[in-house]
Amino acid sequence: MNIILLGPPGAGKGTQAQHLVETRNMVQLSTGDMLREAKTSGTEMGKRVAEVMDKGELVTDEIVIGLIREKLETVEASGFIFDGFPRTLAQADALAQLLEETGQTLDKVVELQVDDKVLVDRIVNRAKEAAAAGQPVRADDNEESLKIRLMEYYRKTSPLIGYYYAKGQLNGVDGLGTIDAVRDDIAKVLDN
Ligand code: B4P
Repeated sequence: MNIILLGPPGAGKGTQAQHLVETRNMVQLSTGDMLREAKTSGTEMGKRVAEVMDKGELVTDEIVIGLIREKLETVEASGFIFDGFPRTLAQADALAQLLEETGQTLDKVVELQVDDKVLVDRIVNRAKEAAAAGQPVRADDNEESLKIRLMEYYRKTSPLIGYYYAKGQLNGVDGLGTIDAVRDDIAKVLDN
């Protein structure tokens, strides 16, 4: 089964993807993680990615689609979780094409629904906890970048809700509950 986890920044896509990896033998493809790895690579591409990402903007479709293409062509899995990808209509079209080329299908799209106030609280909290524990704080986990991340989401990513609804693949899940409650609701969608 191949699924997409869709939702605004801090909705819990990464958190829930981790759980699915542990319990369902699926492979997580997080473009956020791939881009953070690229940032630390010291390459020209990594430097360009860092500049865009730290401000809270979306990295170009070309770079992100290239990263996903490489994974789909090289990683064997019984199921992929697309975590944070696609984030634009161009990325959604590219994913459909890539899946077709590799003989796969998209089975479900899970949209985690969380309101802005909670998103801001979660991300500010994550930054505070990391700082208190002496761990690195994500460069985009601050209120200024978060404002831009939310704007980018509403402008470029939220049209995907209608896109997947029209294809009959969209499943909304209330992302406001506890991590365990959201987990149970996602399981219901996947097992239905
Ligand atoms: P991502 O890494 O995808 O990060 P995110 O959207 O901010 O977070 P996510 O929804 O995964 O939240 P998480 O589980 O961590 O993207 C970062 C950046 O990368 C983007 O801004 C962009 O620049 C770039 N990028 C990535 N993909 C791209 C693409 N396809 N195209 C272009 N650019 C791209 O949860 C957040 C916090 O909430 C955590 O602390 C967690 O513990 C907590 N939490 C989660 N669920 C909770 C719950 N139910 N209750 C309470 N707390 C909860």
